Amino acid sequence: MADIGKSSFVVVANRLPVDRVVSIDGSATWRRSPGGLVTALAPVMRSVEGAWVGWTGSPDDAPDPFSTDDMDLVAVPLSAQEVGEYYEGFSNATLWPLYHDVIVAPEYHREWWDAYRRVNDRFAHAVAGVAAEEAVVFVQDYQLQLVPAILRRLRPDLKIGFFLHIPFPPTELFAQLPWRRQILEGLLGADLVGFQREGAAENFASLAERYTDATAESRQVRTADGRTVHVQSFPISIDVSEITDLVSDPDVLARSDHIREEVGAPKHMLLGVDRLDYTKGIGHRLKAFGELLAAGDLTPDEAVMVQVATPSRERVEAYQTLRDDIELQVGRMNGEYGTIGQPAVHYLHSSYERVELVSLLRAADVMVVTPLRDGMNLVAKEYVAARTDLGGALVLSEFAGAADELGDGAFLVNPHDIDGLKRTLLAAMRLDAAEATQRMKLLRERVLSNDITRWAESFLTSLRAA
Ligand code: ADQ
Repeated sequence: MADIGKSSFVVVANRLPVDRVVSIDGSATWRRSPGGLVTALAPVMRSVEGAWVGWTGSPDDAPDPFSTDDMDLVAVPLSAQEVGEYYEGFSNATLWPLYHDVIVAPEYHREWWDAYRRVNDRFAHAVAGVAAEEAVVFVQDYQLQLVPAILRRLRPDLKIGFFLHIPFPPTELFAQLPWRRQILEGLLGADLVGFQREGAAENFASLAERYTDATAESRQVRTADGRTVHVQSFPISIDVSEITDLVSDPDVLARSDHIREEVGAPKHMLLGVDRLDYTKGIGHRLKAFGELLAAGDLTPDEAVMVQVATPSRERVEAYQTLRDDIELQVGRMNGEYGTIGQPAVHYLHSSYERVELVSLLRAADVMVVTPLRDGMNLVAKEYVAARTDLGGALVLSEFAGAADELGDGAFLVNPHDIDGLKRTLLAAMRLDAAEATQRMKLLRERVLSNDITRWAESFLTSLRAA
């Protein structure tokens, strides 16, 4: 067991930023999982001996605290039943659909709520145990919305920040939640509550005023016990340099060319990369593409769609139904419009190494990002970062947080409007080279000027000042 001391900076998230790797001889080690958040916070972690509190991803797994990559890692155990009720249940079948416009009906079960409360309490106690006097604590996302208030009761000396990675819904939707007051009060335990978009920050401030004893004045909420909670938007971003480095590697560019050949060297390669989630609008984009093929506006040798659908939340029923629906749709399209050796849609239900993912991004002429609701959407920004050649075009849903920053250079669409989506896909494919370059320049200015490091600095600076 590593001797871990108290930390003056603690990150708390549902998952630890590591995956267990078991080698052939059965011995286990930990490997840092890919992800912008851990990359952005790593320098802070290193400079102050930070700690990260989270779940390992396996039920009933409770390794002793350990250190890796200059971080102390503190595992919070979850039983198999808690994984079902707190994680798959309340987090992903109640809060996730409620916060994403009720695309799928949220389920309200009292036993899920009980598990959510119990697990949030456990996370807060774990943080209280490792945080040094007056430490800064950074709480992540919708699985842990009760942690700020529990932690404040346990440790009033701490500076507590919370960031929500997903949308925060308007009153009309949030009001459904039987535990709406408790969630709002949980978040109000923080000194700073951050959101992806301005609209989410506004929703939170007005809901806090409506359903708790707090009063809101622009971006400051005064709680009944006289504290001030700052509410602000901090649009998250990506590790631009990671992608820039990858695309400067000739092997990546060669792989990218090879991918285009493998899909039949079409005039236009359209690409979607999403977790297989009902919020991502995968069916809508396939429908639009299918109708273009059906009407003869496009032929399969002229345009090919590659859809990467990352396996996700496979034990949650709505995700199983979605997978069946999408795979049926892809099968029908290929049956109808494909020929031997030339399917209309290349569908890949798999996770990829970063280098392969970036090669795919670089190969695509049109990146199609059409979520029905999305906190930010990092894939849109990753595509822009990969296009150091100023090529390609981005079709982007106005319901993705990224639309606030990328609206000028992208082709914005309402994914529910299938005719509009069809017109936009054609416009993006038929864009002349000069305008394409101009648009990509604009997009790159936006992405390069706000990368993940800047995001983290900006949040932590506001938190220290709060
Ligand atoms: P997600 O819903 O997971 O994130 P997104 O922002 O697009 O959505 O991030 C997905 C990440 O996974 C990207 O970095 C992407 O490259 C990677 N990825 C996707 N498919 C992959 C595959 N097959 N193999 C390997 N990697 C893959 C949530 C919110 C978003 C918000 C982020 C960050 O839903 O709205 O932008 O958190 O706050």
